[in-house]
Amino acid sequence: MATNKTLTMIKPDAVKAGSIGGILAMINKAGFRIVSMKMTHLTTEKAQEFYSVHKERPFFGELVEFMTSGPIVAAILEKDNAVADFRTLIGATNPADAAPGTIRALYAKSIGENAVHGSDSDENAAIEGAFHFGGTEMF
Ligand code: FUP
Repeated sequence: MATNKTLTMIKPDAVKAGSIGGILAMINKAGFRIVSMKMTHLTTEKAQEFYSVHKERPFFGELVEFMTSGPIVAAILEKDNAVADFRTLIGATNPADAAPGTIRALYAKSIGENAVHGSDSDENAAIEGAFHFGGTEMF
């Protein structure tokens, strides 16, 4: 059964650009409720763990370097059909392919520095939510 939660990260490029507020406004306007949220700075070990599925990919080193280059905002979002609807809201991984009006079309610079993360399945949403938040941090 589909769950109604997903995990997002506002990535270091968007935090540095001052886009936290603009991105959160789009998330709220699209009907997502923020269940948990924090600003944090990933260590190399934590970034490697979060993206371990990509560890054999040629971009892995750059991805970890980028994700540890500054603070991020992590949040659990709730809405019916959260995973799929949030991926529609953020747009394609490469902002050049992202649909107009999506978060990545508006805020992302490149395929590597692409402003936001969104879980790609209900299973990963649960894993990624637990990666960032403990039991008393979900509301
Ligand atoms: P997405 O699910 O849209 O975040 O995309 P992926 O899981 O395929 O990729 C995770 C992250 O790896 C992207 F957000 C950015 C980085 N990446 C690259 O840097 N180059 C690539 O060719 C693909 C992904």
